[in-house]
Amino acid sequence: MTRTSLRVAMIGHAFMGNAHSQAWRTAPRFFDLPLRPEMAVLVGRDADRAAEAADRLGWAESSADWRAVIARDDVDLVDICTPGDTHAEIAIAALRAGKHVLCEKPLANTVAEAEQMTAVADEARAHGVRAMVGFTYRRVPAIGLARRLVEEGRIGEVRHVRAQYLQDWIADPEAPLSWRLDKAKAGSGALGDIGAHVIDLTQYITGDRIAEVSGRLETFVKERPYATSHSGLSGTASTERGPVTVDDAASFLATFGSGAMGVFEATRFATGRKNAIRIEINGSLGSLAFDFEDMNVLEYFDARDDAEVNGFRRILATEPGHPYVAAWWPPGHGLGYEHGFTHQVVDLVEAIAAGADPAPSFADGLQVQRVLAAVETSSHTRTWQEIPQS
Ligand code: 4PW
Repeated sequence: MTRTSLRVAMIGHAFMGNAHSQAWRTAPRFFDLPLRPEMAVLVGRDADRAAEAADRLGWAESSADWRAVIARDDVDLVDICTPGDTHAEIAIAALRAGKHVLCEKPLANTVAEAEQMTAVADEARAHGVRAMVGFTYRRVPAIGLARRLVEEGRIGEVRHVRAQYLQDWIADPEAPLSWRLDKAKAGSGALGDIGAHVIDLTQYITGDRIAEVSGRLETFVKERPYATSHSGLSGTASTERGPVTVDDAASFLATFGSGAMGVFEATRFATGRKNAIRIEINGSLGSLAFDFEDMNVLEYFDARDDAEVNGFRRILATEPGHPYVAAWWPPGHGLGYEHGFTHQVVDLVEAIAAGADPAPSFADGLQVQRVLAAVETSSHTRTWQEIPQS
């Protein structure tokens, strides 16, 4: 069967650019997609580095001019893998040029930007143009299974949501200042970079929304060496030092719309924890527990089981009936970090082909942005903050 192609331009080729590139390469090879993604153009600020990255990552062409690329008739979709300070400008320009958009999380650096992006995405939808925000951990099979079990009523009424995102890559005070520690570039620190994921994940799994928060932010190390180079989550340090302008850690209490109580924590100072996304949900009939450091497993407790034999059961989420798994390996042959990005591409391409809205939408990204802003305001004012529900 001949499929119509979907020509993709990606902007940015660092950590997320690498992850998204493997997803565009892999998705059509493992999944039967209704459109054929073509890795058309890779854009980076420096022409030589963009050309080298395009060659290494499998893009047909490269460019140092994102505006010119967005204006091209032979580009259908723009994938934004840049720091948050450029999301709004690029996404709005791309949507107005009639391109579908996939934008890395958090959607923007401020609520105002996210509102504008969502308004433009709403206008674009009327012309068949789709926009999605990249909360990729939704696409981990064990997370999809958790949502399914909640939807099926297996844990009953949700009462407690406990969520942590724990990393330790800046616990060393000499770790250099990457863009992720610069408020102008990243919007916030642990709160937006990783806390945003657990906000999205808990809302996704429970099908509920956070209604109010009471939060606290902390910056433990206020000055660090500037980075002479940075890649992924590590870099080399200069002898000059500069200020850290974001939070190192965030914690907050939340009340969900249903009345469920939430406790959230996001930190880059949890020594020994590398990418521990831990979620536990307690309901009236049972509980679920997940830890990304053991990402193929979902723990499930059914309170109706005979007391003598009950306990948390370890479900290996690698059965063909589990979300996305059928396209991959036999049971027990687990998946990894990169597969979430592949599944994100699959869902996006399928939605575009079906003329449907992909999820999470820009409106979903805006709602997370409102929670982030409310946590920040709460920390500064030491008050509970309600989240506008529109
Ligand atoms: O998932 C996380 C991201 O959203 C990654 O582990 C690192 O932290 C990179 O950006 C954030």
